[in-house]
Amino acid sequence: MRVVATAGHVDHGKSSLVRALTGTDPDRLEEERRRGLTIDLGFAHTTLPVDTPDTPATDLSFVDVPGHVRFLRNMLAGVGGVDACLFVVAATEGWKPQSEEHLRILQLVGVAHGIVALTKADLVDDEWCALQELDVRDHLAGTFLADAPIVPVSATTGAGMHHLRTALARLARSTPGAVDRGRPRLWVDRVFAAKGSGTVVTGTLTGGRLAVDDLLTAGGHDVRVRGIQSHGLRHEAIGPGNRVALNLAGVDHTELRRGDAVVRAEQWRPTQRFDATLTVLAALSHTVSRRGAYAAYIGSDEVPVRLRVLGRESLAPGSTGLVRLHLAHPVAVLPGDRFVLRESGRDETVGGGEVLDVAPVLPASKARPDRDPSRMLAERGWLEAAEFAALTGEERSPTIGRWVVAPEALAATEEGLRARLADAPALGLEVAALDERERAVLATLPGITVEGGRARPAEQRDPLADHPFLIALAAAGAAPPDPAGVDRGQLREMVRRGLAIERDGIVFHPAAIEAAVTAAAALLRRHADGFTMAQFRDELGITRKHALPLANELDARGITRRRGDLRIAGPRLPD
Ligand SMILES: Nc1nc2c(ncn2[C@@H]2O[C@H](COP(=O)(O)OP(=O)(O)OP(=O)(O)O)[C@@H](O)[C@H]2O)c(=O)[nH]1
Ligand SMILES: [Mg+2]
Repeated sequence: MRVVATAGHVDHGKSSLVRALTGTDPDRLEEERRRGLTIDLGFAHTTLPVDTPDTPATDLSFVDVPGHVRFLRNMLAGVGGVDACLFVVAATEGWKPQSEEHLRILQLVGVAHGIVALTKADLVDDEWCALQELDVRDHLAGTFLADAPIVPVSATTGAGMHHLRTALARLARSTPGAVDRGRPRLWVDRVFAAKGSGTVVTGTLTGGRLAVDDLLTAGGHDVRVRGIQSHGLRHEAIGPGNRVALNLAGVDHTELRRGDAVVRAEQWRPTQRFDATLTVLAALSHTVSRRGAYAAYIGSDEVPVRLRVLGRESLAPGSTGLVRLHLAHPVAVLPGDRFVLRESGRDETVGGGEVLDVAPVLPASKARPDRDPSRMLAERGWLEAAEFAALTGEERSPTIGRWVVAPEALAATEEGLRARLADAPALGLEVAALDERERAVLATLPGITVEGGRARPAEQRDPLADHPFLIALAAAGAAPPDPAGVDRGQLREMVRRGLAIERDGIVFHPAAIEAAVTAAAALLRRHADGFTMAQFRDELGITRKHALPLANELDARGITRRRGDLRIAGPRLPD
């Protein structure tokens, strides 16, 4: 399937051609039929005949646009996301202002394929027709249609229609299909309530597939895809490059409008500010600066914008520069998306460009955006991989943890960590004091030992191994030395590792506790009703100063229990 938009001056025969090609009148509004004028977008499709047995039949969808300048915004809404164009010039009138403007717009939105129909050929003689063809060719010079076939046709007599069909079939075959990037976006061009099924939106699907039951967001509302149709046929799922009607649950049709994007919420970061290139039309009679009221046309959306030229004051006609746009409402865009800029006051197309950065971080005075994701990352340093994808449209596997990290930012974090490690006390740097990113980097640093929640260079000896206080503690039995003078951090770490036990401000060696347990068990064998503190003290041969905390430790461990002045057997007394 290829989606083709018509284009061309008012009354040049676009809709007549679409009807002749498809059998469907794209002018569906009563007013359009009455006035013989297209006002809003029309849609039709056909399967082109096979011209040789080995070429596949080609499905074509048409988006028929109005040619009248007053409905230009509808034309702009129709050309976003199409694959190619059917450019129409009437042989009777030749090249006209909207021929020119439509061609510029197609060029600006990045349409790169198309053919030209020289319509109403039945109303002119061959010589005039040939002259018009030459004139049209001149106007197409330097554009994507420069080498496109120009086919004289008459929708009225059918003359030339066979050639036009053949040219369209070739166009369809030479036009690359929409790319599936796993990032579907449907710019809504129509919203209505269908009897019995509720809200329906239509649009040209690009970027990825959609399936029934997909959970999406549409104009900021959470929705579920209840049904999918394309040209009247139901689908369980449908790929990009198709005209699609979605039946949506979860939203009323009055809550949606043309210009809303239907997308997966997690894949996009709708923005009210983006940096972009702007190419100013050469035919414009004035420079473009921040003065003026502008509207940007993106996808099927029209959004009022304020504009700031980056790096200079204004852009001259025919030049390309950088701009920052401030949007009146959020729009789901990605770098690479095209837009058309019109000046609302003068009602003229100013130019258009390509989105470069959907969430600029540098102030306008410093920003020099480009499309390179690495530049974008460098300005931010750290980005979660999902965020990176939503901002750039490109997947990158995380550099570290769940982040994609700019090389300079990573180096800076590593350097900072090494400095902190170097400054840390002998026990090491407390890992809990680091933030999540630093912890992730720490885990990748070579030659670092993490022990007991502290990180230190692996070559640095464990300061607790052969620590003099631990040696003294081991030698002291149940009457340990005072820990005054021992580093508090090291002492805490000894206790944390179980190398020492602290009770009531006294620090014991684990062997001292073992000795106390043995003493208590022995006493209880002799005094089944319990023993006194004095007996305990004497049994261990120590003073009350150490006996009391040891007894408390045994109570805490359930070895003994206190009853009045006595200690009796606890639930954990060994046999
Ligand atoms: N004789 C003749 N008349 C044509 C031909 N194509 C279109 N017309 C007539 O030209 C008039 C305009 O045709 P449309 O198809 O509505 O033109 P359009 O380009 O769609 O116009 P807008 O959508 O309003 O821009 C109609 O009266 C058509 O009948 C043709 O090939 N030969
Ligand atoms: Mg029309």
